[in-house]
Amino acid sequence: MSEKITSQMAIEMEGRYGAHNYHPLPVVLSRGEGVFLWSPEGKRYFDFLSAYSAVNQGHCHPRIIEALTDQAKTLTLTSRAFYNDCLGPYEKFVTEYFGYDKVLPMNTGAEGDETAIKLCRKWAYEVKGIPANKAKIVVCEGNFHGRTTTIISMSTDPDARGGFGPYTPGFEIVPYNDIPVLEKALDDPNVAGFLVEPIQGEAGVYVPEDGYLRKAFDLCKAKNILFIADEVQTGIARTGRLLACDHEGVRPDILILGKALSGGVFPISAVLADDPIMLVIKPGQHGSTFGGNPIAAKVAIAALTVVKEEKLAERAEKLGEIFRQEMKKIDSDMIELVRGKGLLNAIVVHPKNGKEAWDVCLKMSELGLLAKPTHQHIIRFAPPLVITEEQLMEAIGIIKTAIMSFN
Ligand code: IF1
Repeated sequence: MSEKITSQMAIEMEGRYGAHNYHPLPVVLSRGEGVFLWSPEGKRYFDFLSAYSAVNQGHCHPRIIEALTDQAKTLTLTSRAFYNDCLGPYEKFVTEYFGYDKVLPMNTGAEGDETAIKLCRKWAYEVKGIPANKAKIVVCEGNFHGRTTTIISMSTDPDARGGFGPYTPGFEIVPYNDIPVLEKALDDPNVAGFLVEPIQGEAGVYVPEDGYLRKAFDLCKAKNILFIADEVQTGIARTGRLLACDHEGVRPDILILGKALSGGVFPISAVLADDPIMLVIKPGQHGSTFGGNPIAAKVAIAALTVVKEEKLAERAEKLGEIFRQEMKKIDSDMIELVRGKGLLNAIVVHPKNGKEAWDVCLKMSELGLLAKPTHQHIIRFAPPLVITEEQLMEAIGIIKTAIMSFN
């Protein structure tokens, strides 16, 4: 029988043997089910981070776990050197589910963004006719698209970018939610694509003004520029629609998915596009060992089926409204602002008596709810979309108690 790992032991072992590339809250988790997580000592928490929107379907969803375990006992990985009997059916399922000709299966969100960048550049040279190595992709200040060296080359976050040069060229940065500046940037004939998060998650759930995505999309169409939506965090029902772009009826030329594509049980990402774009990549020009593996194929089908059958987008829409209304009722000058869409929300915390967002998160964890600050003064709230209204109200009570404890 292996030794039971206590919270203290887990923290010490991570500190001693693990890279220090994170600063977690002092909370250790050992079991998850639905909206709840438990520590090794049995303390129960509401999960209001959902692993940054990867666990939209709730922890250890039975349908998804069954797909995972059944396939894991049958065939786990073939590589793409050969065909298998899971990938084709998944590719048919996911392209029909989102309405695209083709999918390129990868593993992490960053790989999805890297794939989209390569697709866009190759399309620029072979279809749009931009001179070799001159393609530019416009991105937004405050973006977060992953941690690879090319992706952080377009980051404006000193922590994400600093110290990792030299940087990949070919990116132009414009302010988010600013159509006039974007329009000017898109006038450059060497611009091949506009890569954007429909809502900037890491920037603090920055929701652009209504119509921003539609106007940006129309500008791209008018100038033969690819509109590339990074829906890794905002997709899969999180914001109250299947995709955040659906709020404005925008159909991206390249759609990037990840995280909840697997319900949080496996690294799965996907890039979807129509043939004129997708087919610029020929055999041997892109891929990955695990991309589109049999387990990922079966898990993604189950995860997406759950989203539809349990009407998770509708739930996110309805419960998100309730959440924002309740947050706005909290009588505390620590809450500067409440913003979000669906069940992707955040509050901006005004420091009080030397206490700030981190202290609120510590207090919430003591009271049984987990959330984490982003950019010092913003707390993101993103519970699994399977949360019931009753559970949501109980969780809101915890948030209120924590905030009022600093009054
Ligand atoms: C970390 C942030 C969130 C993403 C979007 C691509 C990716 C992400 C819109 C890359 C990943 C994760 C990464 C994780 C924390 C978390 C995060 F704080 F980093 F920025 F959610 F906001 N596009 N976001 O949000 O996907 O390669 O991670 O699968 O790196 O700390 P990935």
